[in-house]
Amino acid sequence: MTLTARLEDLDPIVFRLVQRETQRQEDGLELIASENFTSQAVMDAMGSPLTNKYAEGYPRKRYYGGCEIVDEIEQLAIDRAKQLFGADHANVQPHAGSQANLTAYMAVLKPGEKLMGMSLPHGGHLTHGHKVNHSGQIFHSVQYGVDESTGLIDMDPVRELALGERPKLIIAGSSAYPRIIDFAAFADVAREVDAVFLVDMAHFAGLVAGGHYPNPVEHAQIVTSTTHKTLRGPRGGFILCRNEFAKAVDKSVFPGGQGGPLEHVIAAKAVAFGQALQPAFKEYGAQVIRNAKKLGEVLAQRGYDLVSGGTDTHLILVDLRHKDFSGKDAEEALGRAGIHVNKNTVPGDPLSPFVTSGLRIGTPALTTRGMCEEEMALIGDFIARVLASRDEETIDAVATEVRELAESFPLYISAATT
Ligand code: DSN
Repeated sequence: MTLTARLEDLDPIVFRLVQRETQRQEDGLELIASENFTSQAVMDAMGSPLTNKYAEGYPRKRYYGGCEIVDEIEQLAIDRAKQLFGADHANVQPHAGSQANLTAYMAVLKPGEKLMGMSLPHGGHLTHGHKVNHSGQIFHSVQYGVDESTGLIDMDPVRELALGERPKLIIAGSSAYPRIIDFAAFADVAREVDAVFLVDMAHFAGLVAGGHYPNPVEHAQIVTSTTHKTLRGPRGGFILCRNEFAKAVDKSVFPGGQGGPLEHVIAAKAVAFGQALQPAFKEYGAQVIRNAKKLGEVLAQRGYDLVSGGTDTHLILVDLRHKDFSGKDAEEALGRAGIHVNKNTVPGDPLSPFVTSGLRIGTPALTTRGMCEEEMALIGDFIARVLASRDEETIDAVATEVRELAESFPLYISAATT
């Protein structure tokens, strides 16, 4: 085996697939709310020989030799995460958001103890106690939702549920909630029932970093996150917590839940945290929100209902219950035009999660690409035209316009050659 052969020469099949996916990202309009385009610098760190190193343990307390340099890297990621969010303690080892959540829960709960999270069909997340997920199987899970008439979290029923169920852990956070969550109110409820309060900020971490969303670190004892959504880093997770939980969280991540940390990804996390500390990232977050608001306004003008009537964040949730097509139909038709969104349940959805009556649309990725309100107006029009007919002719016509728009906002390939 030749160690230095490039992918192109060593494995042209995989190389070609990577190229095709890169081209797909380049040619389309990426509006999946949880996706983003990370920087070449982040990818350089991820694709480095750091992937070769075993480093079970933590900086200066490892179970392997030769960790001096990865110690510096991991410490840098920890320090930058703490600085970015003003946290006492950071663990940057969770491989992804789901691992961050489960290990954080295990730090404060024993199997069978009770947690309370927002239900998935109401905009929560699978790992917040859904019955098909370990979080709903290992622990006794009770779930709150939104008020179906407003699409908003009403804190009165949340408090009543907490008082009746006395969970040991209360989770706030969402994957399809377009509004700002009142962390202070959740913290009050948690205090009242003597529960630990945890916020999963995976979706909006980049908005928190930019100062456009309340910082959950000020209210929650533990905060979990991913690094690849609005935060625009590598695919991964991390946990922030108050000093009193630091030991328990670290023990739960390793050796409790994971083995060797992915130091190449941790280096990429350090790069991403460093980028998010720059003033430009604040402007990026502001534009993400302006773009989501604009897209929501255009779709509302074209007759689409938005859950909660709009957005304060990076995403909108379109309610298709009054239309004659499902979220699945809409996702497929838009996908054929090169517009990538995902079907999503809406609160009170009569359809299954495989079909759904909603569409979740987010602006982090296209904002990274440099698009602003003007482009959102065009994209809102593309979406409305495709959904109005869903016929081949319209889809082909919109696909051509999508491609032209995408071409004028170069991504990796075209950016490298222009
Ligand atoms: N799958 C992510 C999302 O799309 O929101 C959450 O894990």
